[in-house]
Formats: sequence, structure tokens, C-alpha cells
Amino acid sequence: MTDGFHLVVEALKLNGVDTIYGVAGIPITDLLRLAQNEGIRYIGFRHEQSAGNAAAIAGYLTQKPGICMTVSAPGFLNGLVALANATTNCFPMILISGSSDRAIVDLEQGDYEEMDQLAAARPYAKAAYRINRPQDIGIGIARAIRAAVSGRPGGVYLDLTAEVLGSALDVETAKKSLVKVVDPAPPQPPAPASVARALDLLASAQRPLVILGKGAAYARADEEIRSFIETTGIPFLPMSMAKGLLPDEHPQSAAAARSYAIGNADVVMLAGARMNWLLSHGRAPLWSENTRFVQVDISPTEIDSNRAIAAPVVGDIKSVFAAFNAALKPGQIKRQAAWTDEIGKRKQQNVERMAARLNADPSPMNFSSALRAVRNALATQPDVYIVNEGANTLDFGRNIIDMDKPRHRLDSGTWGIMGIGMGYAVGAAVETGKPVVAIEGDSAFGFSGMEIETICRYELPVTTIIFNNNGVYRGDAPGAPYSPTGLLRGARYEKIIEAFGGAGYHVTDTPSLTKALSDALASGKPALINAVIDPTAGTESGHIQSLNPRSAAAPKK
Ligand code: ADP
Ligand code: TPW
Repeated sequence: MTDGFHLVVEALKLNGVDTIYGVAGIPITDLLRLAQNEGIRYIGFRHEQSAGNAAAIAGYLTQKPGICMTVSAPGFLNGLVALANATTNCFPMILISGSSDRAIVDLEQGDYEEMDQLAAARPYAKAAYRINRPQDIGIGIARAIRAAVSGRPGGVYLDLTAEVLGSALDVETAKKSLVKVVDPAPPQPPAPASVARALDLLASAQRPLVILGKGAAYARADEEIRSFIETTGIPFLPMSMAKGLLPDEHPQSAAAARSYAIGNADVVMLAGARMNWLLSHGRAPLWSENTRFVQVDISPTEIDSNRAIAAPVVGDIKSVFAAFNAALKPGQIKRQAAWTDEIGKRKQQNVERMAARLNADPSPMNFSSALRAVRNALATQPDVYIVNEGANTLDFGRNIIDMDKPRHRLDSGTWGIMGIGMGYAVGAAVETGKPVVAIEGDSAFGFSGMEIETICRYELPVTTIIFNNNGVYRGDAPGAPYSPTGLLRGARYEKIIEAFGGAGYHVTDTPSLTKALSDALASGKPALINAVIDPTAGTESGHIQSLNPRSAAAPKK
């Protein structure tokens, strides 16, 4: 005889799952022990939200569903935020939670950790399933894997009752019940007519622009995309997590002339980027109402979400760009010299305008000077993965830290969520084996800061830099009572990592920051740099101040 525990582990292994992120407890402790004994790497966290965030970013980085395991009710709910965030960002992950006695839960008789988890998960997941019989474990896990990675990727919830885990099944029936998923994310080539329509529209443009989103980065179509962009000469703009898909230094990057390029383009191709708040919904004043669109996306219902799309191309980005490249006739899309020259000129002007701010060396440091110091240390380290969250820390970080390689920038993403920092850092370090630098606002860091212990326990090459300005966005005036955005003045965050045996640095100027980061990276060991920033430097809400609701009673400016 065998049991549910063994079947779950065998089903995961059969489908290539090699890592589980989670927090132990009833009823999954033995499941985690067994998985570890059977050769699956287990990474244990201090909070399920971080475990879930690690699984989500693992999914983004590998195109395989990241697995997070939690206990019932509260552990499950802690993980649910990460599942919802994964779904929102189109990252494939599976949250597997143990659950309490169905009979007691359904009659609300007050079980230990009682909750109808399946119902709670469903609105926030791409799919949600419960396995009620041991002979269904194989098919249930297969379904969860396919749901997570096929089409538009997302978060899947899988409910495993304590009863199923503990149920016995004869070995023969068990063996037959396992399912190895064949081709979990099959290519979805576009219709040839949609390809021709898109190329015709781009060929008719005088001021074309390509916007690359994290869907394009996820698709691992790096060569296909680069070839199309370089052959056509069309300028491109990367969304934040698509930075590095083509290097930020690429001559066709329009990033330093973003508003000009968006506002003046006559045809824009969105590739794996939704026209959501991060693109101002395609509305004025950023956008012109005359701009026409090509949109490449795997999800048909993404088309026409905010603006009419003249040339929809529904398919997976790798197949779509391969089809573009194959169908493109020589000279069909001509380089638009007047347009690219004008973008080049504006880039130059903006870079020069920024240079003064970037090269200043105020004391205490501000966001620009501290990020310049970080950039200097990273200049010779293209393999480093960057995690970035905060408000000003995020907005300045996105602009100042150039990326050279695809999928190396991991940030607050579609929700602008705080709390992904340490989870993403652990996930990236574990999955890639490469160094990670997490650039964190002091408030942002607090949401997942206890995972510094996790980083030290597994000796991961993660350096966390805290931009410490004593508050959410900025600090309070000296001596003033703590405001809703205030945090402890002069907090010594570096002592946290020292408690766990890692290296702590306290820096107050740019040369020390560059040196601390260089030393930390050279050591390959866990480090935390407390970078003291001017408490008056931050702007409320960073670059999205306009989204703060205004009182209707306030006098109009
Ligand atoms: P960004 O925030 O970078 O603008 P979004 O997360 O808004 O990017 O958009 C990602 C888009 O990419 C989603 O609409 C998703 O459906 C799409 N997508 C994800 N994977 C693929 C793929 N392999 N091929 C095509 N589109 C994809
Ligand atoms: C889960 C609201 C947006 S940005 C931010 C908060 C709390 C922190 C900004 O301060 P920080 O950065 O990190 O010190 P900086 O560079 O400006 O000084 N809860 C969640 N998500 C969000 N987005 C918030 C609250 C918020």
C-alpha cells in the first residue's frame, strides 16, 4: 500500500518539480519531509506570503509553475496574497494548501484552522481545484500544472485535504493514477492574416513604436524580438520588467524620451504589455487619440481592453515574432529616419538634463546619488538579478539602474505591491544560483524583512540595500510626532542581518555605498546595507502622485 503523501511527491517529481517553497505545519509537515527525502529542494520561509512570492518569481524565471505549500486557513490566507499577485502579473504558480476535515468545515462545526479555502481562493486564482480522493492526486496535479502555464499564465490553487494526504491506496492503482503532463504550454501560433495585417499597419507608419512588456520577457523570445526590432529599425520602449530584453544601452531604446515617443507615435505595437494604469490606459494627455495599435498577446480578451486595436495578433510571442520575421518582406518596413533622429535628439537632451542631478553628491545622500553609487558597483556585474520595491526607490531605480540581460529586473509589477522584496530575492537566488541585489525602500523592506533569516539560513548570495529615509515615501521633520507615513528615525537595519550571522553595513555617503555593495557582491554571502537617505528627499507616492484621490472640497489650484 501507499498513501496520499507519497502520491503527491511522486506526481510532482514525475512532472519535473524540483523545488518547493513553503512554511511547515499540520497537515503538510510530513509531506514536506517526504519531498525533501525524495530529493526535492525545500525552502522554508518565515511567512507564507514570501514563500508564495518566491514561487511566483520562480515561475516567471523558469516558465514552470513555482510551487508554494502552506498549512490550512491562516497559512493559506497568508499565501493567497502572493497567489493573487501572481495571477495579476501573469506568473505561473501553484499554491498547494492542506485543509481541515471537510465534514466539519462544511457544517461550520469549528475545526482546527477551519476555512472553506477553495471558495476563498477561486476569485483570486486563474483556476482552483480540490482533490477529494487519493486516486485523483495524479490528475489533480496535472490539471493544476497545465492551468498555471498554458495560455496566459497565472496562479492556481490546489486544495489537499488532510484526509486525502493520509488515505491509503494500493500501489498498483496508485501507479496507474499518476499523469505526466505532455506539452503543458503548447505554442499558439497566430493566424497568418493577423500577421499580415499587423505588418501592413506598421509599414504604413511614419512614427512607429514597439512597447515590450513582461509578457514578452516571460516568453523567452529574446532572439526573435531582437531580430524584428533591429531589422525594422523601429524604436522600442521596455516596460519596467522588460528592461534588458534588449539592453537599455541599445541605440533604438526610446526610454529616455518616453513621453515624446508615446505621445507622437502614429502606430504602436504592444507586445506582452497590457494597456493598464502603467500605460495611462492609452488616454490623454500621455497618448494621442489618433494613434493606432497592433497588440500581440496570448489572451484574446486583452485586445480592445482600453483602446480600439486596429491589428490584434493573438498568439504566443515566440511564435508571433517568428511569424513576423518570416513574413516580413525585405524593405517592407522602412527605417523612419526623421522620427528616430528626433527621438535620438530628445534622448540626448533628457540625458544631459538628468546628468546634473545624477552627478550631484549631496549630504545626506538622495535617491539619485545613492542609485548612482549602486549603479557604479553593478557596472561590472551584468549577471546580478535586481529586485526593486518602494515608491521613490522604485521610480528612481527603474530609471537609473540599466539592465543588460532579459528577466533580470523583478519589481512591484502590475499591482505596485509592497512586500515582494525578500520572497523574490530568495526565489531568484535559488532558481538561478546568481547574485541578487534587492533595492528596497525602508517601508517596503519591512513587509518581508524577517526573511533575512531565510536568506542567512540558506546562505544565499543576496545583498539587500535599504534606502533609509525614515518613512513611507519620506521622513517626518526632526522632533515632530510620528505622522501616518513616519517610521523610526535612524533605524539600524543592518543589525538585523548581524543577528543571523550575515554582513551588515551602515553607509552615509556614495563612495561607502559603492564599496559596501562591491564587497558584499565579492563575498557571495548574505549582506544588508543600510543606506542613509535624506528624510526630505522623497516625494509622496513617488511618480504616481496623480493617483492620490483629492478632496472635492479642496480649492482648485
Ligand atoms: P507589463 O506590466 O510589463 O506592461 P503586463 O503584465 O501588463 O506587462 O502584460 C503581460 C501580457 O503578456 C499579458 O496580457 C499576458 O496575457 C501576455 N503574455 C504572457 N505570456 C505571453 C506569451 N508567451 N505570449 C504572448 N503574450 C503573453
Ligand atoms: C501591500 C502602499 C506604496 S509605496 C509604499 C507603500 C506603503 C512604501 C513607500 O516607502 P518606501 O520607499 O518603501 O520607504 P521610498 O523610496 O518612497 O522611501 N501596502 C501594500 N502595497 C502598497 N503599495 C502599499 C501598502 C505603498
